[in-house]
Amino acid sequence: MTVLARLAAHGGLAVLIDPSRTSPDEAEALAARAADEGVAALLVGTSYADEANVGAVARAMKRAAPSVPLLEFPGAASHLVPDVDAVLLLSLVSGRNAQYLIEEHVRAVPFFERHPDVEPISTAYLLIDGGEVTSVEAVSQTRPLPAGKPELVAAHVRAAMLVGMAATYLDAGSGARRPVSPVLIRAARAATRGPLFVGGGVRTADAVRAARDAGADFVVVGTLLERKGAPAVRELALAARA
Ligand code: 1GP
Repeated sequence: MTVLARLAAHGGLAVLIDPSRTSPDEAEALAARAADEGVAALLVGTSYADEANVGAVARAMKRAAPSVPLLEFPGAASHLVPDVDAVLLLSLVSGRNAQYLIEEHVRAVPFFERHPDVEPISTAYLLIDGGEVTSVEAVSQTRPLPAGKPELVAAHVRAAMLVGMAATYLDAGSGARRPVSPVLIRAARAATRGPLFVGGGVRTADAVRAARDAGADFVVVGTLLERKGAPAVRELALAARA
């Protein structure tokens, strides 16, 4: 079974670990806890690189949670590592910067030729305004789509499906003030056929539940779990049950 088919069959909570802020030991402990407490997928990635650390963090996560799908969420082709089950091969379709629409993909070709076991999952990546300038916006030099225009989000997702993309990721950006709203998630859900990831600024179990109820397959949580006093992964994973 492909990773894409596994993701399509079973959604829930996805925990994102940022290797620029997390050591391999910390990543191993968090991935083990997440696996014990019901996480559906693990993501590893960052907008800026500590390229040297991505592989070590991915290996630590795989060691800790061998049966949970481990997906790379790469900021650039140079971040790709073979220690994951699949790569969310992101096309930043909310923007018009050719580097993130096709150039990084061309640069990724040698990696996928060297590592045929790593599954590429063509993913429409939409940055949504979350109330402040995020790292993705600054690094990609693209503007997010407005938070109040569900029809525009739906048109971007639909266009991505028409050109053959297999999954969708709506991102308000790491640490966003406002997560993606249920109205936008519903619009994207109606326009997409593959797994729908939603993340950025999700801080409570209620926000996880709201995103799932609106049609997200995976609710991605990163920053929250790096903080002291974060809710238990179990509480978030339960909220993400269908
Ligand atoms: C960012 O969607 C992810 O790209 C997760 O965001 O760090 O705010 O949880 P947070």
